[in-house]
Amino acid sequence: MAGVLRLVLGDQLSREMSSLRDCTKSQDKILLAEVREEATYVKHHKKKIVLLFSAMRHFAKELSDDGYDVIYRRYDDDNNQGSLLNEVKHACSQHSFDKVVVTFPGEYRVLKSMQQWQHQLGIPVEICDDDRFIATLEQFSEWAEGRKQWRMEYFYREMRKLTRLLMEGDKPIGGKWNYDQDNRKSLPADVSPPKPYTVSPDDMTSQVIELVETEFADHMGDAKDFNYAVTRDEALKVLEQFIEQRFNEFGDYQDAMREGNVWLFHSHLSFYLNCGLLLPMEVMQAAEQAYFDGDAPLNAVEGFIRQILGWREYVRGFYWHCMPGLQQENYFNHQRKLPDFYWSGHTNMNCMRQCIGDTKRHAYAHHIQRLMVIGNFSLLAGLSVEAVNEWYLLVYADAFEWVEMPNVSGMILFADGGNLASKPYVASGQYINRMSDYCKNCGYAVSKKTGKNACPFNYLYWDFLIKHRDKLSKNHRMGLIYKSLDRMSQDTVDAMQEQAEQLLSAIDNA
Ligand code: FAD
Ligand code: DLZ
Ligand code: SF4
Repeated sequence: MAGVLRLVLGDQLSREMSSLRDCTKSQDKILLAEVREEATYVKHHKKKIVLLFSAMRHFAKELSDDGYDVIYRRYDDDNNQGSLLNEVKHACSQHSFDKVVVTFPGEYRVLKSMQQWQHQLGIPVEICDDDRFIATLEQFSEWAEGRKQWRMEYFYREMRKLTRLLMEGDKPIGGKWNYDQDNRKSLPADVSPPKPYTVSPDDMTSQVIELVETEFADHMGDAKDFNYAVTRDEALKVLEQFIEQRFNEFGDYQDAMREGNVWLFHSHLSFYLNCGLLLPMEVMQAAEQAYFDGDAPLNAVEGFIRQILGWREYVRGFYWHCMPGLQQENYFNHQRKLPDFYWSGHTNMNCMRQCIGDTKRHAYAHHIQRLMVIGNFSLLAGLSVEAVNEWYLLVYADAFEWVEMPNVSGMILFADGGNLASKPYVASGQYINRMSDYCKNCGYAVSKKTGKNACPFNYLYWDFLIKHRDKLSKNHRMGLIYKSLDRMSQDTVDAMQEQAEQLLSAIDNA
């Protein structure tokens, strides 16, 4: 018996990984590799690379300290092989293995490559299910295939029944499946969210920060002030602090935005859920326990569990069910290049300046910033589906294609024509004004639809609805909006369209 080579990817940093199950310490080897191919196929934000490389190094050290035989390839090793396949080939040339075992990856691109490895390596390659997720891919497909519409809400109810989370017999606790109506409050000026949990970089993280500043100098952001968790113990503290300090208000202010505060009452757990330091089930169980202990109200607990058991599971099933076709979808045939301010953050629209600024600083923005500000603008301005997907994949430290693409192509761009969302998530400046304090510090007037300092979200919104009337007016959820449009004077409509055209031409000609 020659043993097994167990490859662990940068977003699979969990002891519970299916690829590590039945590992024989005396025979098998575990491989983790920092490689150019994964670090540069898009120009990931510097903080994202620090997070993953440092978490990989810490995880590898924990495994070695526990007696596992670990091969760890650093990015700056002289004989770094540059890709996962070449690292596996190299390991196979140095040692004899019966087979390679790896857990199902989070991207179609990587899966397609892995499916060729057996042929390229000449030994069996076993790709195990990623059972950190609650629903299997088959469960999602079975659920989806029987229906015309794939609404997350119905999938979520199935997941509640399956896991028995927040259930009383066969009924949802509290009598309702969903408390979203209670979760749309704006944030009063006198409410101060607590500071987020931060970790001072240890020597290992400091070395990675230096490496990233040198090797990825032209990637977005700054690595120097990195202060995220990089071990499971630290990530558990982030969870503990969320439950103690923020969970109570999470539901109420889930959709709120405030200038200068990106963290608010959100959990900041997506970094750790997605790279494996935390498991979704343990996080949801901790949330449910907080409800039973009286530490958080039902609207917060149900809302939080719905994000993970509903949305997170749903988008993963959706991605694999719809790939590779999802990648090509472009319902409105939008092709516009990204404006420069997506990279610089320099724009007079304060909401965009704040949300892109937060993203650049932290490799993080919360859901409503991603959806109703940057996402909203991306759709209203007709930006290229491919370019917007690439942007979202590289700027956020929690971004992997399985979760990024459904949110971008499905949720914000409606590129799939409505398989994921029942109508486009578009809104005028009024929504942003209601949910944030951004408009107070903006040179544009949110109350104005036309004229010199009219809010661009206003005229772009109506221009978008006019342009795509043939595709959208039959949608029964859009009927009232088109009725409002029809009540506007032709002069207003003309003026809005002209202003929209000027702004869009300025992007094209920049
Ligand atoms: P919280 O608000 O505290 O929510 C708790 C958890 O719920 C999150 O950690 C996350 O795991 C899960 N969750 C919430 N909403 C979603 C969702 N729509 N899809 C999947 N999981 C969800 N999330 C990512 O993890 N990676 C991405 O690349 C990503 N890209 C996005 C792109 C767009 C355009 C949009 C609109 C949303 C995207 N999201 C993505 C979803 C969501 O914005 C983030 O999960 C969330 O902001 C992470 O911050 P948090 O941990 O503080 O979340
Ligand atoms: C995102 C990322 C980066 C930046 N670097 C690595 C790496 O060097 N080695 C690795 O194993 N994984 C990395 N990853 C995560 C992979 O891109 C991820 O596993 C695939 O996209 C599949 O989800
Ligand atoms: Fe954004 Fe318009 Fe408000 Fe300015 S006025 S912050 S552009 S919504």
